[in-house]
Amino acid sequence: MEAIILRGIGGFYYALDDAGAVHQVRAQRKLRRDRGKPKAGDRAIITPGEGEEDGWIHELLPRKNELTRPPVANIDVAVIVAAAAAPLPDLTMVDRLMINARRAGIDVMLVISKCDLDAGLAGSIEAQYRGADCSPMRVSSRTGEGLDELRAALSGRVCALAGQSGAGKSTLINALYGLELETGGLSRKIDRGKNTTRSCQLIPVAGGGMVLDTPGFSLLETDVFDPVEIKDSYPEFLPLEGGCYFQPCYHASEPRCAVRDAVAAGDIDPGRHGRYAEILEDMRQRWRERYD
Ligand SMILES: Nc1nc2c(ncn2[C@@H]2O[C@H](COP(=O)(O)OP(=O)(O)OP(=O)(O)O)[C@@H](O)[C@H]2O)c(=O)[nH]1
Ligand SMILES: [Mg+2]
Ligand SMILES: [Zn+2]
Repeated sequence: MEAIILRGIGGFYYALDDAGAVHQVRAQRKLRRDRGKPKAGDRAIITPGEGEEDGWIHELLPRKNELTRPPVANIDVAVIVAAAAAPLPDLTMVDRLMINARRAGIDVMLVISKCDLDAGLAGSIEAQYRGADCSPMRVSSRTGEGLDELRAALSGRVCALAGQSGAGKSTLINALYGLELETGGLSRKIDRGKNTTRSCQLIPVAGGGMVLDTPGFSLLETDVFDPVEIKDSYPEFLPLEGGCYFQPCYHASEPRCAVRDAVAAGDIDPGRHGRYAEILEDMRQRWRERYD
């Protein structure tokens, strides 16, 4: 029968069939060898176990899309969560997550969480993503600000929440859908998340959509690809493409660059462009070293 993988833990997977039953199944070795590990969101052909016996995943159906970090498949929108408070948001990580999702053909949405703590910071983060086609939304799981709007925006879609550990992803899912996922505090010494969520978990929600809670990161790299392609994942650069003196232009340090002009004119956020230049430099190095 066909089923959707909700979650994998310790070699077991939990698969939801079309009748609404959840089966504990394992992945056959041949499947893992040929297709890699099943991911939350995968559709699969399974045989449920009988009695004490394990059920099996026989086949993974073709994926509409997938991400490596976090490892999820068949999602409609990557909801990137960044806190307007501790842990101080790592916007380079946000940008990298956006690049990975866009390259996978997945819509991107930016959710600025914990707005009850620092409204000023929330506004400044939002401003940096002007033109970046990520419909920034400000929310607070504590006060309820923005939750109705966010729930409406996610309704009926398969949404993966991703971001830094401690950004408030699990707390937000609980607040949106009245759930009780495990949440954690922040580590006091270093003001970092505690990696509370350990595995990806797909949860069907009222209204026909599904939400995916994923483990947060403390560090994230982009996949390695030709650095000239990075700019394609910056929607705010696209209308300016072709306006640069050099072709192709990396929009980094070239003279007479339409993107750099837009930064100077205040039309593109300098922080967002500065992080782009950093990500580009890092990718150039990794691209050069890719055969070492
Ligand atoms: N003030 C405030 N605190 C929040 C809010 N949302 C979450 N927190 C706190 O932030 C901490 C981390 O929340 P989690 O939901 O566990 O964060 P997470 O992103 O799921 O973290 P990982 O599972 O490690 O990736 C907890 O102490 C929450 O109480 C919010 O809207 N306002
Ligand atoms: Mg969590
Ligand atoms: Zn340029």
